[in-house]
Amino acid sequence: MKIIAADVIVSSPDRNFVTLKITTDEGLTGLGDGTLNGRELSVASYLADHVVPLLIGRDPHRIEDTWQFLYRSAYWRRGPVTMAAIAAVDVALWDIKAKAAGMPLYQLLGGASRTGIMAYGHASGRDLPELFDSIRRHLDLGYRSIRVQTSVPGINAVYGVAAQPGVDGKRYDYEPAQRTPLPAEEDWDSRAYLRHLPEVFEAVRNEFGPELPLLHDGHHRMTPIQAARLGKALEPYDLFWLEDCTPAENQEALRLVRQHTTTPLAIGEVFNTVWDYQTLIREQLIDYVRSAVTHTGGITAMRKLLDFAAQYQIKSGIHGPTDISPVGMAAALHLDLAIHNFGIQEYMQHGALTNEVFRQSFTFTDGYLHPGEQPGLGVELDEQVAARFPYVPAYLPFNRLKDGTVHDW
Ligand code: EZ4
Ligand code: CO
Repeated sequence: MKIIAADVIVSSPDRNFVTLKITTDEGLTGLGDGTLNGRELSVASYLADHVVPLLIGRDPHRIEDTWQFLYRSAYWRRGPVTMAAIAAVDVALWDIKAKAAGMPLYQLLGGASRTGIMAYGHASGRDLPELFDSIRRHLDLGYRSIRVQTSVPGINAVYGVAAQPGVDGKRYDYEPAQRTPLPAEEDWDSRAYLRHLPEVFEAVRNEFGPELPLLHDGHHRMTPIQAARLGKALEPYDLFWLEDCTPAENQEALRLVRQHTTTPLAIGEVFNTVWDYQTLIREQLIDYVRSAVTHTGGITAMRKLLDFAAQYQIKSGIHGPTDISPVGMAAALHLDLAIHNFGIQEYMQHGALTNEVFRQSFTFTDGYLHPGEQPGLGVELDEQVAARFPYVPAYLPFNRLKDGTVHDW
């Protein structure tokens, strides 16, 4: 079998997505997700200008060889744009291989290790009544694990708080990228946040009881000693995890956090290779790996990363916000079902237009996801519908402190 075409399709139904479609001489096609929030066109160019010409004529079955070739022949290694592009190729090739085998992808990864994939949803509120309402709504949707994000007195706009209900009256989960030509400015105050958050978790525990798994995302805003303090303060509320407590490109910082708290830690949604985790995993400084299949080199690289983590009883918590397209979500679900050290899967749910562009066979039943039994990934792209929604500039916000200093967002 030979690759005869590779097309990069950029579309913006509810948000921007970069999709790679690889076509073979036998008529099989495979899809990969190369979406990188706020930098979509860079990945599209990397693929179209520099990767597609390398793919034409290659044997699509040689996935490992293609991965190594794309990684090493570029000379310039790693980085979010490169690794998102490699991931798109890798996932599209796995889709083709599984279709050629007539099996859902998880079968090629060793078969199912569980019957369903526990997912968590994003609840949020500007105050406690709104937050409780959001948690109840997520429980009604079937979620059995809930991420809790809240506004903070004195801060105008905080990451993770759904602004308002959608036009259809339903609450749409928080989508951080805004369709504006420039990134929006938000504000931040770590001391106000550290004072407020434990009270919110106390109230949520009092309202919803001890059993419900609760998660929280610190979104890279704290120093190590602040993160240590927060982890300690949240211990009575038994979090499933505290995510991205510090900007973890400084892996050593987690030693300090770890010395002070038993709150489980999850890190890695902005990482793109196993090298970003070397110290974190080897020294058991985290409990969950947050990488996205789409940002960390695809199924091939994620499998190796998660096998490395498994040696240290570290589990998966694969990134699944709306900026992972249904193609990227499906790839994550096949991996989740197959690996032994599965932890939990983030699942924000896409909007109606996205679901029109990407026809999906994965299911969400009673809080559990399943990738379905279609050969391959189980996702089809409707290119005609996609063409109705051209790229729209959209950016993640950024933070400034009260004195005007730029802060991590
Ligand atoms: O802010 O995916 O845990 N989930 C997150 C996400 C990220 C966005 C950035 O593109 O932190 O909501
Ligand atoms: Co996060």
